[in-house]
Amino acid sequence: MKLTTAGESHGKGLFAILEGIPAGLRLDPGAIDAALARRQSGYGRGARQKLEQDRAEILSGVRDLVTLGSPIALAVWNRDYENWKDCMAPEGCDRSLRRLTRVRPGHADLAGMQKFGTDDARNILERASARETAARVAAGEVCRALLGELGISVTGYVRSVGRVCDEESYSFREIASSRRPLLGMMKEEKEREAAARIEEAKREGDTLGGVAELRVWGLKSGFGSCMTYGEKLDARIAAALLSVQAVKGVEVGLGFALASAKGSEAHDEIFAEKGSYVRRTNRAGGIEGGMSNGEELVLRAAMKPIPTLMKGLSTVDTQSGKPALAAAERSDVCAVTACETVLESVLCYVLAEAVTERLGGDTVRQLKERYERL
Ligand code: EPS
Repeated sequence: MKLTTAGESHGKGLFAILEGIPAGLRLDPGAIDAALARRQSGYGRGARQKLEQDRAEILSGVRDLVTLGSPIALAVWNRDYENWKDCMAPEGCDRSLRRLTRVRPGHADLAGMQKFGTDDARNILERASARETAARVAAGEVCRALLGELGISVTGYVRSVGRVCDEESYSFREIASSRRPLLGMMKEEKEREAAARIEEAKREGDTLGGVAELRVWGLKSGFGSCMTYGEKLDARIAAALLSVQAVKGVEVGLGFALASAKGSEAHDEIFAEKGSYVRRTNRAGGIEGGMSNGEELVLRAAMKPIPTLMKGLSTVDTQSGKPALAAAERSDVCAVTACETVLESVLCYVLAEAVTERLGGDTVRQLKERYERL
């Protein structure tokens, strides 16, 4: 499988081309749009989300809502483009407008300007913006539909916002059915506390990050491989999750906590029960030796606070060379809820890729038969 995205945050739109989805998969545009809406949601999102109402337009690879086996092209159009075409139109525009030179620490601005040889961070930030993830969600939801045919489900929740953390463990079913609407956390009181912290950060012109936990149910054993490092499922998942804007850390299973546990507290002992192997714990998070072991996948990703702070961090204006406060027009105070949705979609893509790579199949029916035979 292959996924390419294109598009700038204030350009005409965000686009995805997804190759390798077998023929015969029925798509539900409503489900794709619901995920796009969830990507825009969450207490603490900025003004841009009031402007946009993201929807995916399917441009190719699908006929009468069923995939053809050809590349699937998806578009999420930017409403805001109308307000930006004077400085963004590919056909010609005024590049002296909306220049950004008070580069934001933590954003791609400065490193990107130096790398791509430009004196305007606009050329960099338009692509580096997390708005790109709208395209990845649209494509990821196609992958989710494919996984659904095999009985594989992906869910997740927001475990922490800033220092407000929910330490409890939840089952897949609990997460899938009782995630709260405000922030995607599991407990109302935690959401209230987190919302208060977001309000506080907003008043201070600051931003907050957090942690999302993801789960996968129904993935059989043997996906990924111990034979070459590039095929290791945990490595591929970690790379994909880290590719989501602002994600700085990934844990598989107990993750960092395993480093301080004894071996006897760290591994999942194996028992024989009714002719099959069972575990009574899942500290490995469903992956051993780079392969799925048939247990639920348990993953966590840490998102840093968004680097556009309304109060502005100390920086240098690259035009004057003088000290300045970093640029800020509008920003999200907290986008962890959106990030959680994006992470789910990205995970769906990696899993669909691992499944189709191992089992092949020109049609969904073939793929399903092969998966069932495992
Ligand atoms: C985003 C849209 C952007 C930001 C955010 C992600 O809107 P605008 O820049 O027009 O206000 O809200 O982008 C960033 C966090 C970033 O660092 O660039 C979206 O739709 O997700």
